[in-house]
Amino acid sequence: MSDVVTLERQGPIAVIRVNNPPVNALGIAVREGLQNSFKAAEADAEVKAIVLVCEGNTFIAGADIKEFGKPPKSPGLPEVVNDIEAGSKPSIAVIHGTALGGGLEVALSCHYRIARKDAKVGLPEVKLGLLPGAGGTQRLPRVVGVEKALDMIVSGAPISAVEANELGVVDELFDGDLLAAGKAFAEQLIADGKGARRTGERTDKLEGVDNAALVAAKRAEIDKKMPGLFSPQRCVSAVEASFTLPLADGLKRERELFGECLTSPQRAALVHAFFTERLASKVDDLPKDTPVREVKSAGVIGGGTMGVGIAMCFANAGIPVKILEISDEARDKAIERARDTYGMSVKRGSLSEAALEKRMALVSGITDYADLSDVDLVVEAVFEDMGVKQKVFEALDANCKPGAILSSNTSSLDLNEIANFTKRPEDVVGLHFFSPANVMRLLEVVRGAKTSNDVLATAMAIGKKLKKVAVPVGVCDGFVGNRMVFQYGRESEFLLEEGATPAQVDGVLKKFGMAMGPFAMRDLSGLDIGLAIRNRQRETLSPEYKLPTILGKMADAGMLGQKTGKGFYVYEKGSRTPLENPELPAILEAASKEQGIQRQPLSDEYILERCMYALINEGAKILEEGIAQRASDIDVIYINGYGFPSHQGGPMFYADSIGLDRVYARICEFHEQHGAWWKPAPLLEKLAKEGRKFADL
Ligand code: 3H9
Repeated sequence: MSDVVTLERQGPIAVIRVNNPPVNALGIAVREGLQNSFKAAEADAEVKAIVLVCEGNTFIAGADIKEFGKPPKSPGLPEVVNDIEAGSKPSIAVIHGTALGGGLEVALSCHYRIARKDAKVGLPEVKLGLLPGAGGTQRLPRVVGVEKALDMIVSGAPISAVEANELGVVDELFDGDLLAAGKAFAEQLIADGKGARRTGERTDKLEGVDNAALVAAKRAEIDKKMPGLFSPQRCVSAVEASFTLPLADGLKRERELFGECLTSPQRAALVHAFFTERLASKVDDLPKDTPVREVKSAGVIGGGTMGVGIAMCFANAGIPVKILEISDEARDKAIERARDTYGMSVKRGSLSEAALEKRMALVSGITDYADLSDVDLVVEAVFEDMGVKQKVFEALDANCKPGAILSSNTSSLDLNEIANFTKRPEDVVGLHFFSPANVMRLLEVVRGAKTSNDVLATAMAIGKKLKKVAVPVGVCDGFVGNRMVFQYGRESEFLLEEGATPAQVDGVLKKFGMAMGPFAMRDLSGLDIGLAIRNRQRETLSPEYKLPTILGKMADAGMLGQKTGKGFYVYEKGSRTPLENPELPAILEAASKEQGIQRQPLSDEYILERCMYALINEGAKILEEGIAQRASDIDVIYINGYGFPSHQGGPMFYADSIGLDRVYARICEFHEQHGAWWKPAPLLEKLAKEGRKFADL
């Protein structure tokens, strides 16, 4: 019998334990161990009930995702769970931590389930481009009904043990020791003479409801909210089989649909996104035993939208935070802003009034740098001007205690220069939050030339504590994300000067899966922001690097985006719905004429290539310069900070999936047609010629 699953008889109870760190995933050894242990317990005449518990922090968190895409090994999970359900002795799954995916499917095949009160259960397969493939789509509807099962399976969102108990997914909640609770439940079953209770034999929850209408409604919702995603509609088809087919046929249908998802490119991209998000937190050259400084309190300089959002991240994580502003009025306004933002969450129902008060109790306002003398970490979030930053960092250096981490939220200025304003550049690091900071998951952790290892390690750890996806990056203009998005923004504007419309470009990129098109995005953030960066670059760029001129022309005409009601689109008062801007064509034509460009229709494919390949080429340069550690870190940054669709895996994964030889050839053509910006990255050229991928690096 395997080590990862053990069987022990304790009186009339067989205790089966899974011990497969870190999350008890259902790799082949666990599947074999479970199958053999349940068989042995079934064969032991002394055993009257079977308790399944897991070691470590969690119950089984699902199939072993690393096995996807590799040749399948027998026994498969469907076989294992069917055997468990078929057993004649009552079996009890004792859930703690998370019972996810295959983990919940194992639990659903047990005859009873009990859960620790703080546990969560769910079927998140859809987030990996899959569907529950070991009976989840057939058994969950039999327990909670089709409507709730569709919600859980299509969203992939877990539910709390308390809700699971209310829905009947778990029979009882407990606190404290797992095994003691499991054995007590089993002893009661034995005493009551209760035997096996098979979910697969139930039909009560499937009856008396118009399930076909529920399915039709869910399909329509998916078409609207997640067009282009492969697995959600298949999730629905699988659940549909639960009430249209007998169990055995439903399970067969689920297998077929699971197979289709397993081989889909979206599954590969989403699994890449899952693992690389975790990999990004690992800094290759940081020794494992690097000490981490304690961060029990924080300060934020600047109470604007960004500063307040950052302060809220600390409060959300239970860390007291002081916001420093220049006047009593500005300080009070910052506190009010935090309260208002939390208030919106209360209105939406995602935060309780009590939680708001608890968080606000952690946020205080100050106007004197001396009040920062006791904090462990400071984030500067003031205006992007080196002179202003200099004053802030000199004041921090003079007032903060030794060992305090001094960080800057700069999105483009030279962190090394900022660090040198202090006498302790080793304590300085960049913490580049994305707006709105209390919502966006990405955090670029900028490692300066002198940033010490323990400061970097602490910054990465604090990112995790703030529930961010922290990715280490090096110092350059725009770091990784903004440096790349500049290329993308510029190309999208050139496309307008060449003949496309904002609606066409946005439409192509939305179809690709981007959360927003570049022009809707520009209108949202304000054209003046992009223009200021453009103008700054214009001063330093050599003349061979041309820049589009439409932003300036639009700004001259008072079109600054949503804030002026007019930009690439027009917006009716109080509405964010983009409508065609009738004044734009004349501006575009003037810009084309000025640049000597003959406007012509552009294909959707061409538009996508110009935008995506601009990202990829810059990504390759960033990699070569060591600004990003690995290609997959760039993917993580794009997915979590720029609305890049996770089912495309990120720009570098996307490039690999097209083939670098093809990408390189196209970039060479663009270089010839459009000049200096398109000079192919030497790394891309090298990999393309060697027939390799970014993932091979
Ligand atoms: C499925 O079940 C299909 C079935 O329906 C049908 C089959 C036929 N496999 O996230 P963390 C690793 S699909 C392999 O940092 P946390 C992870 O890479 C699956 N490895 O911890 C990391 O490794 P490392 C459905 C896994 O405490 C380490 O564990 N299930 C798996 O923040 C710690 O992970 C899911 O989709 C796995 N399944 O969160 C659940 N899961 O240390 C996916 C984790 O080397 N997992 N690892 O970087 C999660 O959502 C979170 O990991 C969990 C813990 C909430 C469990």
